[in-house]
Amino acid sequence: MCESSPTNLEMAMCCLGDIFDQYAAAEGNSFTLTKKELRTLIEKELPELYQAAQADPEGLNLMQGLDSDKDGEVDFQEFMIAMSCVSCISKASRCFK
Ligand SMILES: [Ca+2]
Ligand SMILES: [Ca+2]
Repeated sequence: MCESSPTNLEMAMCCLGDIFDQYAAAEGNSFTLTKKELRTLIEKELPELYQAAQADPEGLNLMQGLDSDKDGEVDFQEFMIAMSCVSCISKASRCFK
């Protein structure tokens, strides 16, 4: 997927895919994240979000809300929707500080 000289945005998209694959491969279906895999991913890759989610019971509901088709696992599409929401929130919070 990655060409020889990707742009920053291309690299960011490749990176998201690589991170997803890395954590999704830990157990069960390697194309989806179980709740445990998702938790590990957020804990390791998004420590600020993880701490915020632990401090706020609503945050844990948010994590469960990622599974929009309710099949018990988070696929790449669901993950990307969540990441775009997180990106919007973090951009907004940077802009309004
Ligand atoms: Ca998995
Ligand atoms: Ca799902």
